Amino acid sequence: METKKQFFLECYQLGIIKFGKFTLKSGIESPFYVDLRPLASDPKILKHLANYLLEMLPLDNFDVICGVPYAALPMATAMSLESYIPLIIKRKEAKSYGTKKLIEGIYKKGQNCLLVEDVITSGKSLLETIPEIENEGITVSDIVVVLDRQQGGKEMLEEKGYNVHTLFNITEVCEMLSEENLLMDDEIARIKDFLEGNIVKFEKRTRKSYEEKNKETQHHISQKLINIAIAKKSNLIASADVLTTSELLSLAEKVGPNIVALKTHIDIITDFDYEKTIVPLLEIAKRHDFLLMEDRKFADIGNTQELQYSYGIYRISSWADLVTSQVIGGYAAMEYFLNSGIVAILGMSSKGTLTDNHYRNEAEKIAIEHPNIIGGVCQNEISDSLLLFTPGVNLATAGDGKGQQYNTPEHVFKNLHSDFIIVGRGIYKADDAEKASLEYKIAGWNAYLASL
Ligand code: S5P
Repeated sequence: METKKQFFLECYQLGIIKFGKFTLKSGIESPFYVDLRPLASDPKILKHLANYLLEMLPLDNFDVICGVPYAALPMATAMSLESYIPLIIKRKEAKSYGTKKLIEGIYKKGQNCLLVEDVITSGKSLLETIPEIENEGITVSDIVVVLDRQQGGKEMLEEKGYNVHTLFNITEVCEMLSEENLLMDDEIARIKDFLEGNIVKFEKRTRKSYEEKNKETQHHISQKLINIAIAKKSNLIASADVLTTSELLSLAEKVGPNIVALKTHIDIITDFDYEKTIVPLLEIAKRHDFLLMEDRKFADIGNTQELQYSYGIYRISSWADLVTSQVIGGYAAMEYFLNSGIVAILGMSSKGTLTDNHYRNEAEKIAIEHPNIIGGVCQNEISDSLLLFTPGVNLATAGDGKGQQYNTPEHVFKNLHSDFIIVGRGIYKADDAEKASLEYKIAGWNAYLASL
């Protein structure tokens, strides 16, 4: 059974709430914008929503259900189908001909109506709708609302004697999104300010372009990577989490023209052979102009890491332009990756990760100070003196059922100011990896341009 939070996160993936600066109907500038209409386009979600709403209500009290037009109409319909409580339809405006009725459907005077609304703000539109129903001799005792923006509407209607049931409110929404690293602390503070009735200051957070980052970085690998990004109009790193040399080389060949780097987990290649795996891979990388990033996630003392980096069958230092490393061993442990740019693991994308705020901050300090570290892997915004690599990007799905949590390119470039997206299954599991890599390349580049 999914929890209410899981359900909300599924709804969130449909784009029902956006954060930024929005001018509302009233002229007020709001730090968030809610539009629940997309929920009606996902039948499974709409059905679940109807049941969540029905669960909160004393159903025996209602003879009819009515939705406030338009957004709540499909919700009210779904609730009627799930509960067998008959639906009546309220028009926005009375017909100018025929019956001139405002309420359509079958009802009798004296019946009690459950009113359904998608979002409640000040409660003004509900206050206009209720008399139009009551004028037909129907009573309205209860109102059920999907999302309460917490701007006084619920309390005002309760004072007037209506029972108002809400499924989510904006404070809960902020908490759920913050727990999932989908909302930053400064945005939450701004929303809190807004709800307290204060004028909200929208300071412009700007991001650095590739050109700006290129000028500031000292590391030759960062420069190389950024130059490829600019030349190819791509910020895509394909993650080649495949198990054989032939799959690895075939994927590299297909996605090569569209990527800035190919990320490997070289220790999962079952038939690894330096001559047959690495030598041809280097040739493909050179021909298609991309870098090799070994996602080894080193996590030991400096001496051991130095050995793991250069020896054993993989000899990573001889071919990887970039390597990922945990910074759990501290600053000094980062000294020994001399041939590659280090990408530090600052925050992970998996559910329940231990990389909390404190850890991320301490890890980021090391990353900023260390000359060998060119950037970080993180699901949050990091210092713009580093390159930000964001895995957990997928255009089609929100998770993998194994704890991976996905974001869209728009979110990672606009909100996190990412520089590079890392995409694994979205590409190598696609029927046509070449086509998928082109789609991610275009989506990533457009999202980058839009974030400037
Ligand atoms: O926090 C992280 C860090 C990394 S490097 N979350 C991740 O998913 N990764 C890696 O990115 C992971 O090891 C995998 O290789 C890739 C994501 O693959 P996907 O199939 O979920 O897109």
